[in-house]
Amino acid sequence: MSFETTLLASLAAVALALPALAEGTIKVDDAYARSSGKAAKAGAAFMMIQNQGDTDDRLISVSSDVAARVELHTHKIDENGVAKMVRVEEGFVIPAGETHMLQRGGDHVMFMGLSAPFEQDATVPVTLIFEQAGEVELEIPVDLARQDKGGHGSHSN
Ligand SMILES: [Cu+2]
Repeated sequence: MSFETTLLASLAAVALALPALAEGTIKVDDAYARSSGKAAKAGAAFMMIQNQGDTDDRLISVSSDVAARVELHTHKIDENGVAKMVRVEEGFVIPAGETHMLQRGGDHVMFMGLSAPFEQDATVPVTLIFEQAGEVELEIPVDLARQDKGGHGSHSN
């Protein structure tokens, strides 16, 4: 085996060894996590969740070791037109065959009481828990520089 084929073979092995980002019918793409500075005690994660199955599913909770509390949040506009974050106890429905976006200014995963600051390019281990699909484990890359439309408002409590 030449050096080059050896290299190609090891690259292929690395590609195969990368963790799958989803199991079963739920597929998660384009996930990233951020916080708003080195001293931030809170952070959030955003992603695209696809339900490739034939039955509706629901993201009911989320867990991670990186924060004291991890919750499902959304933004609501109050009577003054100000976006406020609120916890969504019932979780997010992901209808069969559809995609649900967790994005800035909308639904998101919230980390409160970070055990350590989010460092650029580090990864945050997160477990999503679905009513049907069960647990889906993710390693979400931290991207502090990414800009999306909308903003992540300050916390309301
Ligand atoms: Cu939040």
